[in-house]
Amino acid sequence: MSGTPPLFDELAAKGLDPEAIVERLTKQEIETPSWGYANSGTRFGTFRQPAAAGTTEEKIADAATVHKYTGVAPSVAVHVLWDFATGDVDSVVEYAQSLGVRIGAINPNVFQSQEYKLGSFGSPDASARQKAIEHCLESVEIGKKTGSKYLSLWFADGTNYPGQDDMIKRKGYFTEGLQQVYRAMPEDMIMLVEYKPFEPGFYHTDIADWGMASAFARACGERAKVLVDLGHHLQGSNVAHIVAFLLDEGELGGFHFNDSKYADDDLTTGSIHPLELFTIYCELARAEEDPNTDSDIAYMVDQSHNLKPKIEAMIQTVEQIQRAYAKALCVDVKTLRERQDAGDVSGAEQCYVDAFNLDVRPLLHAARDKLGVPKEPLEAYRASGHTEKLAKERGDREVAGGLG
Ligand code: PSV
Ligand code: MN
Repeated sequence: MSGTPPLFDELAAKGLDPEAIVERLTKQEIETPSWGYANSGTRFGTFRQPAAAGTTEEKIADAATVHKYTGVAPSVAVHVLWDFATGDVDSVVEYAQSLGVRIGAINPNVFQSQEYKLGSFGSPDASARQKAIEHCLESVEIGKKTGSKYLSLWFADGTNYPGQDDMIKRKGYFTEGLQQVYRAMPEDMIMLVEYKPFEPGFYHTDIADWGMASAFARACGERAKVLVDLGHHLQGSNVAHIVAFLLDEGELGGFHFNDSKYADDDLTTGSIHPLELFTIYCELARAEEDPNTDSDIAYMVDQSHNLKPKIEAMIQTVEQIQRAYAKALCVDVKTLRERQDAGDVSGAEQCYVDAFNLDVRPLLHAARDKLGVPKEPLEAYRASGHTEKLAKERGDREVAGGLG
């Protein structure tokens, strides 16, 4: 039996256009990370899963499976050292194409070599700095070959002890290094600068927060922007406020979605703080509706699951993100603004509460019908037996493809 779902009528009664919401839900693309399909673990060890991907091709195949079930994950972020170890970029690109996905953000890796003990771009050792810059320049070249729009930079640089190094000197090194890499980028490439306030044991990181990432990005030019990884904030930070501020400055370049209870926990997006994810999406949805705001943003996932089956966890993540977006699109913005302007605190808050509490499945189902994918991707995937099939084919191998 067909007919309009009651939710559509409810939204229409508020002056919202449910069909337009469905259309927007079909348009949002979410990039999944190659390292999210490989074995990973904690700082102390890797926990193997028989179905985990062991090669770049397998990681891409798993990303393609997520796209097949969700219809909105057509690209896969790669980590240069973990995915292009053989240097054969063209065959990876072709393989991705053959499976209906493409290579997304290029992530250089300047945090695993012995030379980077005291840092990479910020190291007091000129040869370490040089090695890191050269690796990023090579990554730009790889990005040209893969047709990637984003060069996504994260640095595990910092000091462990007060007085260990000159923080301002390091700031200067970072500025010079980033500028050099920026100058090498083609006109259509965007540099994303990720921040993180800590690594275990650190006294300071060289790009500790969004303000520092923003200052470095501005020192490079307009095609350098800030990347917000949801797990890279100190507890209690208001990430929605950070997102709103960066959007208004035209400096928000992308996300690394995940969730955390304590630190960089790599938990499923929306599993711990669904309300926060919703409020972040409220800012994003409003930015999309504002012709004066640049809302060309890279929506990427950065999660390595140790406990959940990896493809399953990634599909669940995509669903969580879509759910938050759908709810944000259901906010009665006109009433919200009137109440905000009138200082009606509970009334304004209620606009958020009403949207957050909606069961938005009818909108998601309609979007998935349009995309030609299962209405409930996670359910369909779990019923398919694909993980079990992969486990038999791949077996229990000692291969890790990313950090835990
Ligand atoms: C670092 O914690 C990070 O968030 C960076 O984005 C890395 O590229 C990624 O995780 C690696 O797992
Ligand atoms: Mn990240």
